[in-house]
Amino acid sequence: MAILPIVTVPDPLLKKISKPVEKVDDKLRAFMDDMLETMYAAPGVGLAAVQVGHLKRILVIDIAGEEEDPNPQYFINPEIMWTSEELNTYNEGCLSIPEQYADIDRPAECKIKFLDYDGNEHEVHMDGMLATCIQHEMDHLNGVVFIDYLSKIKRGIYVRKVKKLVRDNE
Ligand code: K1U
Ligand code: ZN
Repeated sequence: MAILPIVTVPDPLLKKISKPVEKVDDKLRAFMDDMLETMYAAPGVGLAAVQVGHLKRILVIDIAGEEEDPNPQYFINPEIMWTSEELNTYNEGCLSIPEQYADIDRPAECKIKFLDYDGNEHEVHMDGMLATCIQHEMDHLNGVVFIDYLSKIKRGIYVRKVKKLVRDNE
């Protein structure tokens, strides 16, 4: 297993559309294990493959609390089948926009179709933090990050702060 470097804004890769996975095999599973290790090390509750430089439609999520057992979830080629009209607001962060947060409104519930770690298909209804997190991660697959929902001025401020943070850590 390996911890992979995380791409940060304004890297143009984060604006690109990720491509569907064609085959779920051991090589892909090894990559997903690396994604999970990278997410835990960050630490984060989700990670999209593009955030570690691979334009593949893959997500990993674990929203288990510190007192709970780990609950890693793998999503390959996820599709949103339904979203609720009711919205939920969450103060979101992003490992590609380190140390910055903003309140983002998203559908409170959704139904997601995806392939799991073994390539089996599921359709799952989600709410709460899982619904927020998967929609945030699916945005990454479509080249969208949470600051894209903010005004151009606010977005610019966030990007400048991240650039400085990255420079200072080099
Ligand atoms: O960069 C990412 O996509 C991961 C992101 C996921 C996310 C967080 C909040 C709302 C929606 C999506 C993060 O994990 S940011 C870090 C974070 O939220 C966190 C880190 C440690 C413990 C608990 C939360
Ligand atoms: Zn993110």
